[in-house]
Amino acid sequence: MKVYLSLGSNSGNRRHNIVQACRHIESEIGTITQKSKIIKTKAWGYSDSDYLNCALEIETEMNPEILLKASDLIERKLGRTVKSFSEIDGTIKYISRPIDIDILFYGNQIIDTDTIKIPHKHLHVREFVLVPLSEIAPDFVHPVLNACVADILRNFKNLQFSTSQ
Ligand code: PH2
Ligand code: MG
Ligand code: MG
Repeated sequence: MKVYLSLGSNSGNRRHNIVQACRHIESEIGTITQKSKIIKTKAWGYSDSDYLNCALEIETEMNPEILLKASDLIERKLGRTVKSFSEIDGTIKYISRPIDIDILFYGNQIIDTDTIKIPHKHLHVREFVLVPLSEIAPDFVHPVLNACVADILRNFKNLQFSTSQ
């Protein structure tokens, strides 16, 4: 199955963490078929150190549940001890992390269970995901929004522009 992942790091040796995550993905999950440039981005949703982000296209035999478990295991192997957690009022609190691996798309499947939501529910509003993803998969169609990644990014930029006036 063709899968798109987002990688992010904002603590420790960020570039090294991303390189190590790619090594683990290749040996434990599947073949990396495309890799975007690594870009530096401001922390989104909270104030903290800048992130390095990139996007990957991989080919894997794993089903989504196993893929999620394998990604979490790699996060832990690279020193991630805590997940972002929900506070009592339901808002997400983000925490610095050596590596975060998010599943963006699993082919064109739509999966919505308690444990797994694919496509990633915030990908269309996160420039740090859309920019690298658009570099490697501009024509890939978001199965819920029915728009390709390049158009989602263009739309996002227009929206930013019109709300900043
Ligand atoms: N990940 C988050 C929250 N905020 N900001 C940037 N720039 N990059 C990320 O990868 C990121 C974030 C939660 O996973
Ligand atoms: Mg994330
Ligand atoms: Mg995550």
